[in-house]
Amino acid sequence: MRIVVLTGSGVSAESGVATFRDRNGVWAKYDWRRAATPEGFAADPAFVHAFYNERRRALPAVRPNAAHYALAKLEKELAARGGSLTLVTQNVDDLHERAGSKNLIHMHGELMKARCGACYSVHPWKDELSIETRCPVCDHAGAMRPHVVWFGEIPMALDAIYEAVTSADLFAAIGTSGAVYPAAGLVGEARAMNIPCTELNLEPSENAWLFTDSRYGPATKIVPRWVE
Ligand code: BV8
Repeated sequence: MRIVVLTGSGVSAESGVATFRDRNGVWAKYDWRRAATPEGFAADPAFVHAFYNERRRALPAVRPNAAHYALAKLEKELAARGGSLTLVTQNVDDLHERAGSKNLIHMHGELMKARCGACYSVHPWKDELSIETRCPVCDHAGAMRPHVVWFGEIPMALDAIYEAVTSADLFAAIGTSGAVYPAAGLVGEARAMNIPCTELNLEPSENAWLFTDSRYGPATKIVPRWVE
C-alpha cells in the first residue's frame, strides 16, 4: 500500500504554530507581498529576515502533536508491511521530523535552513539571519536567505512529488486550505489517476469537492483515528 499525505499548517496549529489564512493567521499580520516574495526580499531584506527570525526563534519551544506522531507511526507500520508513506509538507517547521517521520519532502522549504543567494549552498540554521550574515562556504555577505519557497518561486522536489502522487494507492490532504498552488493541485493529479483521495481538516477546504472521502475536526483527534 503506497500512501501520499500532503500536510499544511493546520497539522501544526495545535502545537501552537500559526496557520496562514485563519482569522488571526500569519497573513492577517504580515503582507505576504512584503514578507514572502523575492521582490519583497529585494526591497527590504531586513523586514523579511525579521519575519523569519521571529518564526525560527519560536520553533524550538513548540512540540510535535498527536497528528505528527500518528503520521510517523503510519510510516513505520506501512514500511513493516512492505508499503510506504510519502509525507509531502507545505510546512517549513520541523515538527514532522521531530515526531519521527523520515520519508518527508518539504515542498515549501525549511525554516531551520538558510541558503546562499551567491553560491546556492544550503546550511542548517538555528540563529538569526541578517543582511550582514556571511555565507559559510563562499563568505559572501548579504546573500544569505531563508531556505523557503516564496510566492512566484518554484516549489522543491516537484518531480518526486508528482511521481509519488500519481503512483499512490491513496492520497490524503491534512490541515491545508487548498489555497496555494501547485500543492492544492495535487489532489487533481491523483483524481486524474482514479486514486482515492481523503481530506482531513478542521473544515471543508477550497478544493473539498475534489476529495472522495473527508473527515472534519481537529487534527490531533481525527488523524490518530484515521491512522488506526
Ligand atoms: C509557483 C512560504 C510557479 C514559506 C508560502 C492565481 C491562481 C493560481 C495560482 C496562482 C495565482 N497567482 C499566483 C499563483 C501561484 C501561487 C499561488 O498559489 N497563489 C495563491 C495564493 C493564489 N503559488 C506560488 O507562487 C508557488 N509557486 O506557483 O511557482 C511554478 C510552479 C510550478 C512549476 C513551475 C512554476 C509558491 C507557493 C509557496 C508560497 N510560500 N510560504 C513560509 O513562509 O511558510 S505559502 C504558505 O501557504 C505556506 O507555505 C503554507 O504552507 C501554504 C499553504 O497554506 P496552508 O498550509 O494550507 O495554511 P492555511 O492557513 O491556508 O490553511 C490552514 C488549514 O488548516 C485551514 O483549512 C484550517 O481550516 C485548517 N486547520 C486549522 N486548524 C486546524 C486545521 N485543521 C486541522 N486541525 C486543526 N487544529
